[in-house]
Amino acid sequence: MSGGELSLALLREFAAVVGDAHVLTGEATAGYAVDWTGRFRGRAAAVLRPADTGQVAAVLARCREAGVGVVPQGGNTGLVGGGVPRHGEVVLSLARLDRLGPVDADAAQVTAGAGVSLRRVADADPGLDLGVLIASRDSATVGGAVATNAGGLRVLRYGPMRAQVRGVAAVLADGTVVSHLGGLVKDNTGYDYPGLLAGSEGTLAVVTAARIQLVPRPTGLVTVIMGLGGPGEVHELGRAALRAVPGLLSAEFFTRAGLDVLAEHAGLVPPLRAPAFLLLEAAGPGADEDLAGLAGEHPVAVGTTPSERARLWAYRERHPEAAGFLGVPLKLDVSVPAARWVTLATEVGAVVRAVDPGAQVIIYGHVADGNLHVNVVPAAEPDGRHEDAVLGFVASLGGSISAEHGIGALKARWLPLARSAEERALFARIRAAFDPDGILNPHVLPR
Ligand code: 2HG
Ligand code: ZN
Repeated sequence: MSGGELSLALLREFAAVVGDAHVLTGEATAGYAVDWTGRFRGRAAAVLRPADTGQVAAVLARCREAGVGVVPQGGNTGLVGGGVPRHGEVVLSLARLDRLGPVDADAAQVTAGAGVSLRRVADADPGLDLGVLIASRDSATVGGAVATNAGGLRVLRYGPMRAQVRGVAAVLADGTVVSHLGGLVKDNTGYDYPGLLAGSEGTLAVVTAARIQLVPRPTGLVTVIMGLGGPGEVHELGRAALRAVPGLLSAEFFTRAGLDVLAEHAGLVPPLRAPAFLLLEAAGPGADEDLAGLAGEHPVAVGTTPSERARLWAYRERHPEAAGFLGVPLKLDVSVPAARWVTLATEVGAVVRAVDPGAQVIIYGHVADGNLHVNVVPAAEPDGRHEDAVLGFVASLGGSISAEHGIGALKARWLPLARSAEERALFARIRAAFDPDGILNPHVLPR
């Protein structure tokens, strides 16, 4: 399996499948070869932009014969380098597979091409919504969200992307098309390969469409931000919300450190002054009283109209940008058992500074899922010491080194912290069964 220069003959064969205009080389590939944080850069041997599943199949079959590595790419919003051609692979952009089918009102389902944005799926029907809500929803696409099992802001209520998937169409590395898009809720007819492709990070097959279960669109939404003393109070109130607020959709955490950066560089005016913040959102009858009861005497900002709620959400949703104002961030995405979350949130800054005293650390995340985003802007050489420190600490707390972003290229080295030798051997056997020649995302996840 190779990356690098492609012969003119091969480029012509690709063009015969996807059309001249959809084989990009040279300068035209630049935007496909870097992630949005700027941490992962590579070079694409070519970017291929097929229009449908058949073209994906033809291109993959040819890549396999030629021994060319392929990096599937959706909206390129990933944070672990999983969609970047770091070793001169061909980028297979699924952007043109953007057909959104009609909503099946009986089943509350829709079939969406890999290149459809999550925003379009969410807006497909006024009475329905997509259960997965992520800040990058305008650019992030169905194929990428399935392949990475995207999580986001409503996992506590609806689960991650895998939980919304009722079926997929996908192309195997040799060009075989497998498709199971009937959308049956009950269907025990063998292996759940759509579930396996969810979170496979483009290493097993290329997802070209998904059958998605929609959820009733939540109504009567109320959003609050509470100012709290620190992670201990955030955790306590987050847990209380899970028990006492039946309509709870989100429980999000951020700190003054991140907010101060957003105030300085993005002009956001802080809603409250406090060391730590808990954003809660709930829907349905009684949501406002439930949240008010929970807030008690704590300072609180409340939003009920779409514009008020959007203003409050910006404080949390813009956090992924915050570290980028300070430098090129290292984005670590971890989770720990609920009982260890306070230890993680309280101590992780010191853990980073022990190996890089000048590093800047911004933490935020999804409290109810035990998920913390640790954004590090290194001062010292980013030679793996930050990952060693944070991921080692997380493993010592019984946690996961990737809660929702995946392993990608960023964390491949550290997978043994989270998965045993036996588990990794099983992963390798599954991968070899799907892609014996190893052409799909060859440098993502260890083989
Ligand atoms: C979020 O929760 C995303 O905002 C991005 O998962 C986190 O940029 C990050 O580290
Ligand atoms: Zn997140």
